[in-house]
Amino acid sequence: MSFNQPDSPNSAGAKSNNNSLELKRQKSLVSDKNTHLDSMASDYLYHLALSKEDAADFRDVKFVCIGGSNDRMKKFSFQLADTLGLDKSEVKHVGEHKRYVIFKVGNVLVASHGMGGPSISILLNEIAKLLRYAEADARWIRLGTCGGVGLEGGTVAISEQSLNGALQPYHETYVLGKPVRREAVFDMELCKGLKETAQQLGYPCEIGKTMCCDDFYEGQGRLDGAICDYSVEDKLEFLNAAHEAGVRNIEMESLQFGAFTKHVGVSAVTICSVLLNRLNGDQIGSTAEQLGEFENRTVQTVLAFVKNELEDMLNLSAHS
Ligand code: R2B
Ligand code: URA
Repeated sequence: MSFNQPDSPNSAGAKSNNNSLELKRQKSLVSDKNTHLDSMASDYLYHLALSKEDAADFRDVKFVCIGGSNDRMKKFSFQLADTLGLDKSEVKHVGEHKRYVIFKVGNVLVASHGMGGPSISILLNEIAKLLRYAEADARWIRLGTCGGVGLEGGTVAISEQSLNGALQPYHETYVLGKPVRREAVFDMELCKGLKETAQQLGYPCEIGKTMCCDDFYEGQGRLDGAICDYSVEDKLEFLNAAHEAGVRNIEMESLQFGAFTKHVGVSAVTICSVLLNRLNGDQIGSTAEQLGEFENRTVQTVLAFVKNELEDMLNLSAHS
């Protein structure tokens, strides 16, 4: 497969690349959860417009970084190239950008996943198959935004586990008409590593549970949706119960992400920028500049963490 080069939203200087990474930690490979795949002569990853034959190009992927918005993840790709000392021509446009955008930046696969569980689930399936065919050993990071539960805007919130909108510790979906429940627990080493990085950068950061909802308004107990059948007191009673259960933030994809990555056996983490403290209100009223700064904290944390980890891997391989 040939990669196309996208337009750069901002410029990065000319730098060099090094792809010879050898890993000295527990591997994070996509395990075999579907034996039918072995008997398929070909496999077209419809939403990415990639096929099994493209997988060889992804064997060196060490991190998968995904986030909701197309623009944010495109910008992240160029920021990543800059951080890793790569020329912007090293930001490779992968597949067709119809539903999602995907870039390969050195040893990192970057993609957008849209909003909500169904959207991220399709992307996760197709990236997992791609990396399984590639036998790539990669850790997966979701970057996002969230509401805080007792955390103020600007805090970096890292999920150790995701609960559903009823505060139950599993994702439930229907398979052949029957409910299937899967736990969504994240890799504590990744949680701790990212927290340390955020704190080194001077950002307030907390590790906690995340409530993942299928909806931004009623599901998250907002009073400002088009529909609301509950009182302020009901809302606060629920959010306080969530806090009591260890929930520190609310978003919309970590449950599917955590359940999927745990089931296929890869290390993963969700890290989000808190946009507001939901115990104090519902409207996201900060200025665009403030929100940009809040979102940037998660981005800078992931950039610094990925850079350090890739450098460590290179050092290890140089000394082995
Ligand atoms: C956080 O922000 C989005 C909703 O505004 C959703 O994708 C999420 O998880
Ligand atoms: N994303 C959410 O899902 N909820 C919020 O309150 C903020 C961002």
